[in-house]
Amino acid sequence: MSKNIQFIFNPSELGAGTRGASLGPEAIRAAARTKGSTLFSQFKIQSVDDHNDLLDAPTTFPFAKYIDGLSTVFASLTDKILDCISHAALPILISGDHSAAAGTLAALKKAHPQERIGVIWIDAHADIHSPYTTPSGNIHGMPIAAALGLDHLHLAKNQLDAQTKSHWDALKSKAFLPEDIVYIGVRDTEPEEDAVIQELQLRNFTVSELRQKGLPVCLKEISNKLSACDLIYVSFDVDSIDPIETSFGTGTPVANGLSFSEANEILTYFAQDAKLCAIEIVEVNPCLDDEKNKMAEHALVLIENIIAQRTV
Ligand SMILES: [Mn+2]
Repeated sequence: MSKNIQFIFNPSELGAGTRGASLGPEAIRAAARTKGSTLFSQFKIQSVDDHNDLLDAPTTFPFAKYIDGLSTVFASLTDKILDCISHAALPILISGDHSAAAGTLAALKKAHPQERIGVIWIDAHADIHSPYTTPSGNIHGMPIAAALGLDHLHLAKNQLDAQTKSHWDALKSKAFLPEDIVYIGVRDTEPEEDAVIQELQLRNFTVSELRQKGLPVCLKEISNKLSACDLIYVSFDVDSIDPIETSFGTGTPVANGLSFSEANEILTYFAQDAKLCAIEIVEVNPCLDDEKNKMAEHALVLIENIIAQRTV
């Protein structure tokens, strides 16, 4: 019997600082074709309308670059997620840059207004800046602040104009509570992010903690921490893995990451969780891959193994 899964391809790369993440979903599909895998013929694929044409001209929003396109992308993304959920299917999102997750979380909350959503964020970065604190203006560093509905005004370094503020406010949701997120593998943060993480007491399982305590113990601890949540969303940034193990085919690679096998163990563990409501894989950038299509090939294996663990 076929499993009730749908793919959602979201090729937006409006939030990235380097170009090419929009090609990530198709690079993974190309990796499947090269390998002779029929994975992408087995499940419905929905494609989100991107607005990457905006990238052909300079942005007028230095502290939230190309934010004017994201509400369009998120509206399309919301439609696809709601369609998927109306068929009781598990959405597997393959997205360009990580800003997509702000839209995914807002859509999941819209679909499940009464449920408490837990978030597992596997990433080299904390992605919790706001336009007020960002040093780069790239929105892929801001999805968690958007989905928590936070500005971090007490840490503000940037003065926002009225238009930026209005676009940012429109992206904000209160999709989940700060106590319901767990980071895995975060190792490259800025001082404002450290301050927010400390204030909100966000839990990060570092690579060394995972190795010291052992993955099974940590995974159980994460499940326990999120036991009050009704649903679990897993957001997987491929830069969580050590680039030596995959390749440098991602926008912001950081050394000393998870091994590929650790990433695989984490993802296949949560793939079996009955509370899993969506899983998202982001930031594969074939334009930056110095080893042909290696990052996409690795992402494909992770997706295959996630699906292999699903029984429904
Ligand atoms: Mn990220």
